[in-house]
Amino acid sequence: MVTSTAATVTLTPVETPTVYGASDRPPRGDYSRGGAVHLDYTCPQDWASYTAADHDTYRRLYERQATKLSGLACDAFIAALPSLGVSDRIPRFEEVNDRLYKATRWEIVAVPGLIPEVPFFSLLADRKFPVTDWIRKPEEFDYIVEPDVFHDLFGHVPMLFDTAFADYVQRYGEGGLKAHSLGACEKLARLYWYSVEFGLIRQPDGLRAYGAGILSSVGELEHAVRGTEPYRLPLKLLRAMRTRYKIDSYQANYFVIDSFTQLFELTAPDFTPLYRALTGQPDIDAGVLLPGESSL
Ligand code: HBI
Ligand code: FE
Repeated sequence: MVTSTAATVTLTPVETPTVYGASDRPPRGDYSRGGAVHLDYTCPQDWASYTAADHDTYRRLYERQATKLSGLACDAFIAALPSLGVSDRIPRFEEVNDRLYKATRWEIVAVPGLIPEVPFFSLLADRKFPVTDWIRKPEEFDYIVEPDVFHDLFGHVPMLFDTAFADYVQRYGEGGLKAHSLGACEKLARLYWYSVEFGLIRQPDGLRAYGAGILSSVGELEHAVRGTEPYRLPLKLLRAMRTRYKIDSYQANYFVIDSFTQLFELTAPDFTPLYRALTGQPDIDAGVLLPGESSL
């Protein structure tokens, strides 16, 4: 079980970035593509290169996951999922963009895989969501550590149709560029992890998932929303930014919000004083409750 470490992912172009939580294995994607990868790490979605097996993997992943959402995925996700368009093959990103841009002025851009922090934050700040354009192999059907097109497209993109959430992600990107200048990326990466990737929301009819890592995982949906093992705490910035996470197992704790507006408003203040406060406080291992804390 790997806890979050600042791993370096060596990429062909030049930069050897720190991508928190990435495994130490070399990245899967082809970051050269014969020069087709731009300086911001975006590249054309090489849709013609998908094989029948690739499309079939996407179709089977989508079919299996879509049947699991009721009572577990949040309303905003379920309402927006049809906006991805076709589900029997990997969608063309420009077709998704036709609908996404009209909804929240976001667009998705293809990338060869995990990209360095600064390009990542810059794209988010520009309302561009990086979507890995390759898909897992059939033998990786049940689990893959690195995000592939199913994780990014199915897991992340429907949530970008929600205005408040979409504004939060853009503000997160702007905050990330500032965190980079302050050397606070690892702390801020935890906020991303415990919201955009593994966040839970309390709806009137109960807890639901809005994090892409949960929504794109067949097993973690049940574990995160209904499981008795994980702790669930109200999302508080300092607590989340002190909490380590695991990259290749179900989460041992989750953080819960009451609304996407609340999430957006959390990021209103300048985080600099928070980073200063964090320097004096030790990290907290995942799955640990502090004295006085109780799981929701
Ligand atoms: N790159 N393509 C891609 N997708 C991510 O989710 C991603 C990334 N690079 C960095 C990263 N996430 C996290 O370390 C951020 O919290 C910075
Ligand atoms: Fe993700």
